[in-house]
Amino acid sequence: MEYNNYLIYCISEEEAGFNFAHNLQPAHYKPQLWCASASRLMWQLVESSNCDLQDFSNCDDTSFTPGRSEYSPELGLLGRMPDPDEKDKINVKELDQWIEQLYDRKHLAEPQVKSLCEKAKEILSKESNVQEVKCPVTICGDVHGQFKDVKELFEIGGTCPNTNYLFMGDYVDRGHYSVETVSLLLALKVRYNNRITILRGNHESRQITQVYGFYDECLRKYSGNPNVWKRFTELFDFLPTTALVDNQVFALHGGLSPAIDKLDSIRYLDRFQEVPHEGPGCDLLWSDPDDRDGWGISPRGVGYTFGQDISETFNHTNGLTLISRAHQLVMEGYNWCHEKSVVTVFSAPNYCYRCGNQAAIMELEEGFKLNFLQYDAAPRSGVPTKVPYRTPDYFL
Ligand SMILES: [Mn+2]
Repeated sequence: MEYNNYLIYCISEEEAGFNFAHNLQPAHYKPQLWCASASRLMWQLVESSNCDLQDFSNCDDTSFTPGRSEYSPELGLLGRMPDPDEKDKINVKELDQWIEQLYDRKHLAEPQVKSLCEKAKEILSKESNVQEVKCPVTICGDVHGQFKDVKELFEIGGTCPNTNYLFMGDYVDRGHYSVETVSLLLALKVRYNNRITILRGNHESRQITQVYGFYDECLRKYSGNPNVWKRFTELFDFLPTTALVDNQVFALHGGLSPAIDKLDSIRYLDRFQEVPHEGPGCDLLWSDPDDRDGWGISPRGVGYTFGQDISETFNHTNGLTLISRAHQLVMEGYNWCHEKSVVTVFSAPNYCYRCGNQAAIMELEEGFKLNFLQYDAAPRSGVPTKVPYRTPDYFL
């Protein structure tokens, strides 16, 4: 076994170092092994953000086994690097063709889904449970397979990679085009890794998709064969749980958990599994804010409700300005609560093709200027779309 295609991802108690190690850009990769004590490497990475990784190549400790996301208590998470041959196989031309095809709402063939999911897994396995994101970024809520509305979203918000996106989950179920929707988002992720972040929603799960439509849609579109559904749901285990925009805005699908008071507790969760039925990994995807203070029993039967006191304490403890979440239908597409410590963003207009709600996306510009872009359902009979209107909002 040759070691020269692996890179060490260090996990340290030091948050800054942890995040930096997870944000190494592919351009910095060099096909050789860096070994050092985790703390030394971490120190040097933190020391210089423009570090040349070759600086760390003069060490000789090869006493570990590389592999996908193996965890070594001494060295941290070992992420597998694509070897040069494998890298060449990521064919940009082919990906662009898939993206174009998907924009036309034509789903990929099964072997293409297989290859797309494998590439996406490789990328997502390296992302943190609290994935770092930078401004400017446009934050989106549930889209639920409403493909025409997703196209509308990109027309209003700008196409990826011209606009950076952060999607907060629930890509599948309910709408009629979950396959095309999730395929497009994954293809964009593989093509423009650093321009789009896709988090996991409570619908990105084996159990929920069997009840709310995605499983049936996969069977219908792939001649009764459940393999495509299996590939997608396996991939869902790799989606990051939460994101942190410029250390200020904490984004996730559902809400807070009584088991978590610090972001670090999220960083150490094992997310590479089906959404659990209870516990923090479940709550983050299922909980909702509530008018009543404290923790409450959720009417959904899963997760919790949390009050303004909980949100404010969480934001204060973690130095945050805002919790951005999705998961609930809000008639204007976005909704402030807890005296602006929490915002809900919902990006499926006329949800389930009958709720009559508007959708919104939230632009977060440098300097924490917020713009909400609201839009109605995409026309389904060739009627021109209304011009979106901007609602400027500010905080900080
Ligand atoms: Mn949801």
